[in-house]
Amino acid sequence: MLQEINFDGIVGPTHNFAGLSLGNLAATRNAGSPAFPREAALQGVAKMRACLALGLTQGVLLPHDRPDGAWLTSLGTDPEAADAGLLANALSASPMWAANAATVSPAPDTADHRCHLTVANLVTMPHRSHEWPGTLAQLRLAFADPAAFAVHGPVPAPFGDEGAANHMRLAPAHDAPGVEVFVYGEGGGPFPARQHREASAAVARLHRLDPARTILAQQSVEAIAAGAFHNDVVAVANGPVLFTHEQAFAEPQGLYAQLRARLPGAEVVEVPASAVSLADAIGSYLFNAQLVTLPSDGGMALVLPTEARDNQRVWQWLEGMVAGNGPIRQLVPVEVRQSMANGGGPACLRLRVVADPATVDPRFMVDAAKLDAIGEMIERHWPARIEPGDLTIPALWAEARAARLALLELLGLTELA
Ligand code: SUG
Repeated sequence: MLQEINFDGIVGPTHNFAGLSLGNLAATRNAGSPAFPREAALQGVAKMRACLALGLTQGVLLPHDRPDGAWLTSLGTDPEAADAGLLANALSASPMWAANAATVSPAPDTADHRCHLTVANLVTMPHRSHEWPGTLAQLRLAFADPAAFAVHGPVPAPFGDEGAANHMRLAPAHDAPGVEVFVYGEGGGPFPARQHREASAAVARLHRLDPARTILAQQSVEAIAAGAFHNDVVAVANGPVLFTHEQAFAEPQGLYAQLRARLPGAEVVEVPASAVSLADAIGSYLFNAQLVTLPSDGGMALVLPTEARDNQRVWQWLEGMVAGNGPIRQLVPVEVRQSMANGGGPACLRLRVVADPATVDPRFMVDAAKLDAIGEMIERHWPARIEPGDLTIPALWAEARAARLALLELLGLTELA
């Protein structure tokens, strides 16, 4: 049976704050701070436990080999010789943000009735531009069943593609045909627009989507300038519901009208700027939430960062919303502060795939017992603390490699080593 599976990126052992993402205000603010990889990874595991407790289906994606020696070789250097800047780019644990791993079009939307996945090229940021080969290797294993899945390589540069973080799907139900919304940015502002229109259009074509049920929508210039480097920082969709900030899109009314025309029953929950400013939205990440349908009663819950609860204006608005008659009925705060400090909330940490779990390689699926084992392994092997100066120490690279290998062995995925 088709259902939504959330694949969370396990936070890798080199998690650190190198300030690599221009336009990502949290990452810039925390550049140079000490990082706590073990705590970060355990926070991610606890978030997955919370989702399992809601009755949701959970999978994982794995950290990549760091430092990325193949990437440094292609640049004519290696970890020992690379300058500190390049080395930080080669060491990033950024694959944890699985929402940027790929764009996913579920089978009911595609012409050949297979679920299509296109790995994101992430070309805008150097530290993310070398993720795709490691991600593609995992996607080809996890979604190897050719009757159920089509896995595509990256859209070529220079067309920047950041994956599901700029893609939303609205549908009456997960297993019914839906409308797919591709959100792109236009350059010219103070920060880069990471998702290019050409890349979005290419992915829609590669996935063989019905043009009548495909929408290309522009991100608002103000949102990018305020720090919404991905659209999923200011909007999230689930089922027939779009939960969005008033200033997320360049032409919001046009988008809502298109949605309603193509999906009767579409419901827009718009948060006005007068109640929650863009700055509050980006500071609290209330939209970087997992908007999920609960199997128990079909109602919707918002799995959101505790930072949203810490902001009084935001929390007040949310409490008013769930007390009302709208589709979102429950707030589930989760603590992912280490990821948040690099600009990655609960929604950044997961890739949604609508599929029959029986068609997915079981090594990528988790239950509570497997999460316990992963948690114990993280306790044993992940570094407790990384200071910026530690990044050049070869012993840290060896520790990170050994930690990742222990995880691959635990999951029976050593072919990824
Ligand atoms: O690409 N942060 C990530 C955060 C990604 C969030 N994902 C979504 N919104 N879906 C980024 O900016 C910071 C790494 C550093 O600076 O060390 C970083 O890459």
